[in-house]
Amino acid sequence: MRFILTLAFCFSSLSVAHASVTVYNQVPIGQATGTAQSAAAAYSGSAAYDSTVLNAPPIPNPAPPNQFTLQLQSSSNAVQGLSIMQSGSFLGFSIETSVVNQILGINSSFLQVPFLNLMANIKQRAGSVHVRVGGNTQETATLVDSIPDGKAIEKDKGLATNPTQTPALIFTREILYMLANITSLAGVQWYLGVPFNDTSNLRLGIAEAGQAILGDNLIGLQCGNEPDLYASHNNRPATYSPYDYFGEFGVLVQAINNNQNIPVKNKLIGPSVASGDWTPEMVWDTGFIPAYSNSLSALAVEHYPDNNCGAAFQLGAIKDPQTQFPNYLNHTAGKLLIAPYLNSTAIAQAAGKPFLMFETNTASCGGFPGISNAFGSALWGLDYGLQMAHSNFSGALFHVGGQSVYYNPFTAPPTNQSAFHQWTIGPLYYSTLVSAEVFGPSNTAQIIDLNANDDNMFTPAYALYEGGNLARVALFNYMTDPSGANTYTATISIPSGAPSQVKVKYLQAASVAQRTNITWAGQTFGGNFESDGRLQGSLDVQTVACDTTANTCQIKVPAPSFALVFLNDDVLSEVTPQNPLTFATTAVTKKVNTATVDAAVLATSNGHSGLEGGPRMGTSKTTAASNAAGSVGNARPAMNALVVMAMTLGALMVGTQR
Ligand SMILES: *[C@@H]1O[C@H](CO)[C@@H](O)[C@H](O)[C@H]1NC(C)=O
Ligand SMILES: *[C@@H]1O[C@H](CO)[C@@H](O)[C@H](O)[C@H]1NC(C)=O
Ligand SMILES: *[C@@H]1O[C@H](CO)[C@@H](O)[C@H](O)[C@H]1NC(C)=O
Ligand SMILES: *[C@@H]1O[C@H](CO)[C@@H](O)[C@H](O)[C@H]1NC(C)=O
Ligand SMILES: *[C@@H]1O[C@H](CO)[C@@H](O)[C@H](O)[C@H]1NC(C)=O
Ligand SMILES: *[C@@H]1O[C@H](CO)[C@@H](O)[C@H](O)[C@H]1NC(C)=O
Ligand SMILES: *[C@@H]1O[C@H](CO)[C@@H](O)[C@H](O)[C@H]1NC(C)=O
Ligand SMILES: CC(=O)N[C@H]1CO[C@H](CO)[C@@H](O)[C@@H]1O
Repeated sequence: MRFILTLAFCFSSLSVAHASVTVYNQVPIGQATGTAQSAAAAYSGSAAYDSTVLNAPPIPNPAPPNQFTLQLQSSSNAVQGLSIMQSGSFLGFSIETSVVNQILGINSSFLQVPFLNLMANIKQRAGSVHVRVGGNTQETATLVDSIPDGKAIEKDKGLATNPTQTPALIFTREILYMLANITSLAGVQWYLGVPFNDTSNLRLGIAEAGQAILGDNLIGLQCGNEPDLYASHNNRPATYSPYDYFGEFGVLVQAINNNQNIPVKNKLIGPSVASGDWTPEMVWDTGFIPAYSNSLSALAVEHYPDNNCGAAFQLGAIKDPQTQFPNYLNHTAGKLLIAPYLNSTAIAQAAGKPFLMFETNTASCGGFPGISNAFGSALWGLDYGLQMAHSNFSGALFHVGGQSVYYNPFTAPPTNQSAFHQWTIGPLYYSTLVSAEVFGPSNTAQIIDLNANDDNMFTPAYALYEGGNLARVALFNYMTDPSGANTYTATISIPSGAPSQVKVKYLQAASVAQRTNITWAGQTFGGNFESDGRLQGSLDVQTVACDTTANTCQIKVPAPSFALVFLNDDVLSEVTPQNPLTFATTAVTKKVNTATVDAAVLATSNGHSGLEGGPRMGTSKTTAASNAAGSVGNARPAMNALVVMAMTLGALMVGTQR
């Protein structure tokens, strides 16, 4: 985003010998030295665990009608304005390159178990999960053959002394093997970025090794991250224009076309403008799409609806979260956010290219306390996602930063606490999980915004068709009213014939301001430091009897909540795993977040079966418990892994924040 490269990153001294954490933080230029450093990663003081609870906005006056009818056709043939076909992986994640070793694992044999679980949850519902590893740090990152200390990724020490520059990263193929192994366990498909800081010195190693190691699971290579901000970030001359980007993109296309080690030529993604200094149209007007059509796998933009740079970095006015909160709690939020892209989604569709929101979240510069980490954001993110799908985007990625942001879909514990703390799951992970169920695994889902309740902004609804048939109905209630007076009843009317009953899952919390205990169909990832990535609690799916004479089904939607109505049991069961695929954490120390995954097992593994509790995994609770009691086995490597992980992460953490 706009402000990122105006920041200096600073690193406190390391104390790896005792595996203690590295406190890292970011401060504006000019304050990069001396006392301005604050302990961003200090225990629960970090933004990621902020306990601010705002007040839910009052009920609007007049309150929306609490009864309304949704007249639906059972076949898509009769419906005008349905979206293009969407997949369950529509919502995914964008992970800054510099934090992969906090979130994904250290190398191909040390993976973060909670991350595997979080991805497997989505894969089991959607068929696949899309994750981008990239961001500003991709622009200067370089693939190297090896790093002397044996690490897989590291800040380039040569450049680290320059305080005005984002530290350049070097990484080895081991990072790509790690991604490949995550794919084989949890079905993740990856977007990567080709460094674009200097097109006279292209470094295509990531494309070469990426295709060789990830094969078809490398689904896109982003070329240029927010090029419209290059000039204002002093990465290009002040005159840098869409035509200059067009020219540089051409240099890269030529180099890839001439490179025999990059066999698949058409995986590129651009222009990824932040709509800061250029509109997408300014790029289309250069002839970008026809010129590079043979190389492009998708077109993309990146956008955040707001920023919290004032409070985070003294860059601009400080915004009061309580005042901002209502901006995230109605249906016009998502619509306004994507209005500037409707022309582009149509242009992309005409060109036969998917159009992606490659990086987004509640607000740049870390999000807002009490908003980005509250239930209201789960509703906002889901509605925004469904609105993008309705408007013919083909996917969107929620950004994941480090400890010093409020908006993470998931946060690994600070390094020195990974032995006794687990992960913290944020509202946007719930949005993503639920969206996987909204679209399902068929890749035939089509969605339409129903303009429900006379298009009332507090009670939006969508219908979903799968294989041409009405499959699901999605209902939102943005209000908070424990009295029940603003619970609404939506009457789903299907003149051609209603089923005798429907099933309903609810995404719920007591208030839009609630931070923890969000539940999806009765299950939760708990509060701060409470999750190993698996849903806890028993599944609660409601059955609602319909009126087969009137052909109506009446669905109650409490304030606040989201309800997903399944019109038949097939569309329910395809997104309701009977045996959730999980990777249990080892019990070596109390709650260890590190798996030991033997490369040999992975190399021969066909998907997930046979791995769980397998002899080399060291992840089953019983096995690990007996190991912990003294027998030789997996406990020792896992314990070493933990120590090493703490040391490695301490040394490697690179401050990253949007
Ligand atoms: C972890 O490190 C932070 C920052 O140095 C420190 O404030 C905190 O007390 C440490 N926590 C533990 C449990 O060691
Ligand atoms: C992964 O990291 C661990 C801990 O640093 C190390 O013991 C192991 O050799 C590494 N594996 C590979 C394949 O580099
Ligand atoms: C681009 O990044 C590489 C790797 O960090 C660096 O060596 C090079 O100097 C950079 N080029 C420019 C023009 O900044
Ligand atoms: C859509 O974009 C094209 C290409 O830039 C432009 O010519 C056209 O005027 C735009 N249409 C609208 C409605 O903005
Ligand atoms: C609805 O959200 C929009 C966009 O964020 C905001 O501008 C508007 O004030 C909100 N409306 C109400 C009534 O809260
Ligand atoms: C999405 O694309 C479909 C198919 O071309 C079209 O009918 C529909 O109007 C589009 N929706 C929007 C919001 O542009
Ligand atoms: C979360 O749920 C637990 C168990 O039901 C309860 O004890 C706790 O008070 C709840 N916390 C919040 C913030 O609702
Ligand atoms: C399935 C898979 O990709 N396994 C790989 C895990 O990583 C090691 C490298 O450390 C590879 O050898 C395996 O092929």
